[in-house]
Amino acid sequence: MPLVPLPASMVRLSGSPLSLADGLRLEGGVGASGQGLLDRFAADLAGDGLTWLRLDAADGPRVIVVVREDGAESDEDYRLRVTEGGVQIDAARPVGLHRALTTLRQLLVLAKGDQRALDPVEVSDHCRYGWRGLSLDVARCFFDVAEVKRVIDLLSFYKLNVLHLHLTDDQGWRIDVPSLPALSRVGGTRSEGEHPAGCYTLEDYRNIVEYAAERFVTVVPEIDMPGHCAAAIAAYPELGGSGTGAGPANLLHPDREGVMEFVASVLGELAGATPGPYLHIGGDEAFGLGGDPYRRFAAGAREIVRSLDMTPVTWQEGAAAPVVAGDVLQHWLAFDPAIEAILENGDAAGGSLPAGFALPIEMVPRLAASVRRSRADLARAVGEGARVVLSPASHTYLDRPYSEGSVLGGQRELADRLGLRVYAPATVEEFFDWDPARALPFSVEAGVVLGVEAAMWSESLTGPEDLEFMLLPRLAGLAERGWSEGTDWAGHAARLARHRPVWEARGWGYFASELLPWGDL
Ligand code: TNX
Repeated sequence: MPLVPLPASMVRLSGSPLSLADGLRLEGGVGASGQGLLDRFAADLAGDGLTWLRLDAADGPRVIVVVREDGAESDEDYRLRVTEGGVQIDAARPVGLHRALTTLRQLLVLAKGDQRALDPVEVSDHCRYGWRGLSLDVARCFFDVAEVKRVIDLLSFYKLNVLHLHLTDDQGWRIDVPSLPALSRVGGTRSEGEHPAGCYTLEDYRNIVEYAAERFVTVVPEIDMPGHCAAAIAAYPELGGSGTGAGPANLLHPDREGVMEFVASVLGELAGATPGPYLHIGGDEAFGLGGDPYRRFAAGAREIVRSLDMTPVTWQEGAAAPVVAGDVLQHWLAFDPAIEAILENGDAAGGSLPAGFALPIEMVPRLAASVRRSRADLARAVGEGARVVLSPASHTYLDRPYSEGSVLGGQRELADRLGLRVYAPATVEEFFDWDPARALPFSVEAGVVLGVEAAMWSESLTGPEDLEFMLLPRLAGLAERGWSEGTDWAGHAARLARHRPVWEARGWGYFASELLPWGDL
């Protein structure tokens, strides 16, 4: 059974298969809050291209759903039993029911060929990490609401539960803040080269948040500060420059008049539209601000987030500033061996840098020092109670180029255009080859690592087709790393290759890596 992610336990039962010839009858059982989810399940199956199966069969076998309404609200566990007589689902919470229905959905839509029956099986499932996400950079390349919903559908199909929206960067500001109208007027119409511009209204944003919530995906919005702020400064030039003299054009300095008030206004409006508990305040690559102003900025921004009753999240560099227990840091400074060697040697191992390396060679020692410092800071902050989301660039950055060939004509050329050349191209197999439990260079207690998150940076993307080509198949591998324990490439690849008909039915673009055993589909 080609399930991705692989469930914690799957046991074949004896007995005859469940025949689907007469269709199924969906029924909420004891305590079920599930009717809406059953309706969504039916709609999803239709969208997946499963058109022959009736789900309202008056006398077909029944899908009985029991949601016990006990356990923690975030409890994603479920049990799914398929027998000759029907399907029984038990879950503690609606989210568990949604996961169970997603498993059933995969069993139905991935059944071999025209097989109109399901083998008897009992699935008892439990996720490895509670945070399984995708960070989507809508700043460098804007994606409209409809496209973001397609991405949420993809997240839901692979049991991912966090959509982190990188809403602002130097190249654009993508969320309207009604009290600061120039952000959307100037920042929202700004873009680089071929990349589409755009800006969500708060209404658009709420629409995305609601669509995600219906699929048990939490939206984590990011306003990237104090670096990466050129679009904000283009809108409000008085925010730019440093308090002590001219600084780089993309930095917010905490001593500059109006800066922290600006931060409070933006975060306040965003918090009002964000039901999820997290606000991401960026914190990466604030090169040139200076350690002390950086720490004061990050501490102040975290305070603002907490005053809004939310939990601050920053990229790893934010570990330089004081944390309180529960704050979240997103680990990312782990690279492929070529970049690690450059950082290690400082002088770039004889002076050669990878094509596309953003910094001049004389900056390498400074970069290396800042990476070393952020790594030490992360360990210290964890000691002070911070929690960590794992996004090692080497194995979760979806802008790392594909290195192998494709079984589809024309795709290799596309693969050559997309992604950042600064990262060594990797095969989908190499990208899958990591263990979240060993991703940090220091040991942590249980519960410190909240989970894993892929990052889709968009500097090289020009639209939805490019985006989906970079998401699949690797995002499904990340989903499996976050949900399942210890699966291997061969098993993952064999299961995932069977998903192609669903991708085709949904029109999801994908890279048809020659390393996946596609069979003769
Ligand atoms: C580093 S990762 C960045 C982004 C770039 C990305 C490209 C991080 C926190 N900052 O601004 O888009 O590399 O992979």
